[in-house]
Amino acid sequence: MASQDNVSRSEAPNGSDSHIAPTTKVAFVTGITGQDGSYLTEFLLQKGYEVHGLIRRSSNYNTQRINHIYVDPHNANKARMKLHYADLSDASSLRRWLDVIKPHEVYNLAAQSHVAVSFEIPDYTADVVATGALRLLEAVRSHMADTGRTIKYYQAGSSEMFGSTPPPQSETTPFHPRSPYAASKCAAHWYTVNYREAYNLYACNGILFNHESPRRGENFVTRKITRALGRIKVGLQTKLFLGNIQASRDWGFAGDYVEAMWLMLQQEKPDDYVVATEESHTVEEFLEVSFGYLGLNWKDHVEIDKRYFRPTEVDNLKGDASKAKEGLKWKPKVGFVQLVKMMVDEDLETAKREKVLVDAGYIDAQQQP
Ligand code: NDP
Ligand code: GDR
Repeated sequence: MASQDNVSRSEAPNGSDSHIAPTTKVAFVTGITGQDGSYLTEFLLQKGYEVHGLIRRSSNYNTQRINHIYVDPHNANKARMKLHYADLSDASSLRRWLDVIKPHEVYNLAAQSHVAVSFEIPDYTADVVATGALRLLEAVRSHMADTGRTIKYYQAGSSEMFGSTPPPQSETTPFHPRSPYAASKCAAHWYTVNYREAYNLYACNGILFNHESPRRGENFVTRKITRALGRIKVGLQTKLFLGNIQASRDWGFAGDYVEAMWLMLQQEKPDDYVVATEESHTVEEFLEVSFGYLGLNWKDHVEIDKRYFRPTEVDNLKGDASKAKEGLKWKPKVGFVQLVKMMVDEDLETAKREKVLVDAGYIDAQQQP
């Protein structure tokens, strides 16, 4: 386990670490404990990077998605991923870690990333998603000005910025955000463009359409479905409550999308790119494919609950990723059906393990370990 005891602010992770080869590239990743942070870190480690991730303090361990790649920092020769406490709401922590780590690339993935929750906590969402990005950009700018160093910056933009503008959506499609989250991502997008233009910063916006995986947070619709489906299949639950199942999304695989983030920072010039599969499916289609895969009929299990409807909805997202395909030579490898099956397979295994614990009396069926 990536023990928080081992996340020490007193250690100097870069300059003082003699094991880092002078040519090793150093990446600084916010949101490393999230879905994308975990895939990006695996990807960068494979490329030979040293990866420094910012984690925020929580009362429970929040490193489940990166435990499998964590090496105790006392094992200095092998530990190429290092974790540091910071928060996008704390500007001083961002600047301090930039000065210590001296990264070549910064990936800003941290966010309060749930659209529906952003209606409940709009002020906090704006503080982290919009102002948080500005704090990090300013920390990068001032670090570069003070040290003469160069840093490349990636901003995690979102197809939610297009909101109610009809598909297909490309880099030139106007934004019409439909939630506090989406409006905050628009602000972060324009802060990034402004820092590029004002300070000549190598800064890119990746406008990524929905991307999923077995590591997706359990309250996003795809994972909510596959998690419930596994439990229904093994008899741990019978019903699944959902909101608007007519919404349509361009769903790709997170593992494919982190490569596009990295590619954006390897170009001659910084730019903004849409990353998408160019295919769109409704939530209902996701239900059809996933339940059908396990020989079940979703209509026997799904109930619509108004609680999950949003004050304003984004009806239809479908990206036009031509620029990324041509400019970055990027294309998605995992298609819709393969993605659904991958998630169902993993969550069926998880449910089977839960069932063993339930049958042995260690947990009750309502409780998820
Ligand atoms: P997740 O919700 O899985 O991860 C979010 C990460 O941000 C977590 O590591 C979380 O930490 C961290 N975080 C949240 N608040 C703060 C804060 N105040 N300070 C520091 N860290 C914080 O998101 P994804 O991995 O799915 O997405 C990554 C980024 O890409 C996000 O910015 C998201 O908005 C954006 N995006 C995602 C898309 C998708 O389909 N997945 C599509 C387009 C954009 P903790 O683990 O402690 O909660
Ligand atoms: P989204 O993802 O809002 O597109 O944001 P989410 O999976 O939450 O919703 C997708 C669509 O499904 C509908 N829906 C439900 N959604 C949830 N979460 N729970 C339900 O029960 C439910 N029922 C129906 C939603 O209304 C919506 O239309 C994700 C996040 O990762 C963002 O951070 C990212 O920027 C965008 O994708 C691109």
